[in-house]
Amino acid sequence: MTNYPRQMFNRVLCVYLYALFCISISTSALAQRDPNKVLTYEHFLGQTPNTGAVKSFELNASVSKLTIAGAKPTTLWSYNKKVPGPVLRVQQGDQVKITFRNNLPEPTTTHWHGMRVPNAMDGVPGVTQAPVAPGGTFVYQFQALDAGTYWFHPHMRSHEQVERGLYGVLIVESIDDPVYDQEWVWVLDDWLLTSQGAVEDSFGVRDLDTGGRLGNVLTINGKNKPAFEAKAGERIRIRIINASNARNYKLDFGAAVSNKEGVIFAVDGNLTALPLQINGFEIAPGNRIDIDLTVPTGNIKRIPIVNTFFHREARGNVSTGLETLATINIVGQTQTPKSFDIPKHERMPNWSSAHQLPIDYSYDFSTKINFGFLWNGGPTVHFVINEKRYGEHEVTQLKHRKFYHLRFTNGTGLYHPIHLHGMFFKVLSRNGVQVNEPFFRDTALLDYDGSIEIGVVPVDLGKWMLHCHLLEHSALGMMTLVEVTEKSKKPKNQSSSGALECQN
Ligand SMILES: [Cu+2]
Repeated sequence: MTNYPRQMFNRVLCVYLYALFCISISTSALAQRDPNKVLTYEHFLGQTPNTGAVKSFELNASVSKLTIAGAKPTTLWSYNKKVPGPVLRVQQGDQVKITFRNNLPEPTTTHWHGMRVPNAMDGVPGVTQAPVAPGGTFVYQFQALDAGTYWFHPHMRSHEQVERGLYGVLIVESIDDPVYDQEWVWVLDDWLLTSQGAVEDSFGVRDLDTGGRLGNVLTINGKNKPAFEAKAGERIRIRIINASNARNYKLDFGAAVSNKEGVIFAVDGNLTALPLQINGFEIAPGNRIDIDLTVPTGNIKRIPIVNTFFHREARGNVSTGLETLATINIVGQTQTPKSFDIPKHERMPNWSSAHQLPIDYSYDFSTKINFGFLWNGGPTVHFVINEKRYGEHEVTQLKHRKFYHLRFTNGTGLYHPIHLHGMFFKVLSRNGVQVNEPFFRDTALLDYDGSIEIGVVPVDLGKWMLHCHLLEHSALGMMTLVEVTEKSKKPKNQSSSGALECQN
């Protein structure tokens, strides 16, 4: 009996110390996993309003004669007989319903690039849906959760289907969007055309062993070197989408446009915390940027827009680097520029020390000789992630609402635009050097022989693709899957820390 109070004291002390330990562990774990203690996705994305509206669209993929780059009509594959396909516009919070019909001679699916959609709507054949057979239909339905510039394209044999013209734009407007004088949507693409203006037909073999299919004609909205008209002083929003299979862009608006008159304010649909300089910003396949341009006043009459991204030698008659993409002609009366703040992300996490956290998963992008095809003229290499092709990997398991530090390394002398479905991520370092990109993105260019580390907090459940968006590379295996599941609940009667259990 005399020992009873002491035993009680020991037990109470033990429980108290254990509770203290647990609190300190969870606090330090929180601080360690997320240096800025921003753990909820809603915190940095904001809540989606519910408009109650349903926006319905019909989308038909078909083969038809169309004109590209001013050449004679040629056979293209397209959505709604337009290249680029339609611009679908919805409001943030709308329910979007797209009735898709496949009139192509082969199966396809439609992927909503960058959109956070329910997993079953992501358009990945064999993962989220069965391929839509020729003559078949599929209804895509999702809520437009995040405002921004998105695009859609097939996720099946996309190195050929996208290249033949299958892509369109999805714009999610926000009630907070400022009213610009004009809004332009520019879809960038490069086409490998024959001298007759037809799409060069040798898909596969010749393009597949290389840095991808680079075209010999660059287009914006299907036109080579188009001209746009604007008044001096007009404030214009330019939504730019890189729909090329393999070509990267860096836009240069020239000396007439200072870093105040023209800035990037959104990347991959996501507002940036700070305006970014246009010149030098890499736009890899899949990337989007939104530009806020105030047309300069003064004596300038035209603004040439040049691509300064230099690609190494490509096959065919390809000019690389310093290619004029478009011209803005300044016409009419000068007007007083509209005055409103450049839109910005108000809740962007800093994650400034996150690159010091342990790496959760590493992905090495490399190539492997494909002995099986050496004798029949097929592709001679596989493009692999961690030595394995798509279908051979274990699915990376991620818990939702948890911070992950992922690393990508490149063992090839080629560029790889890394694209993650179903989530946005922040680049933490490039080539071992810490960077602080003030924005989220869904596609990042992995430099040849370089590395990238990213931070991501997945929130939407399901199996999502992680792949190279250089479409010839993904066709040759450079894809894998991550699966986001809810945090596991701790089984009952199981202590989380056996070492601290009370002994008496
Ligand atoms: Cu690649």
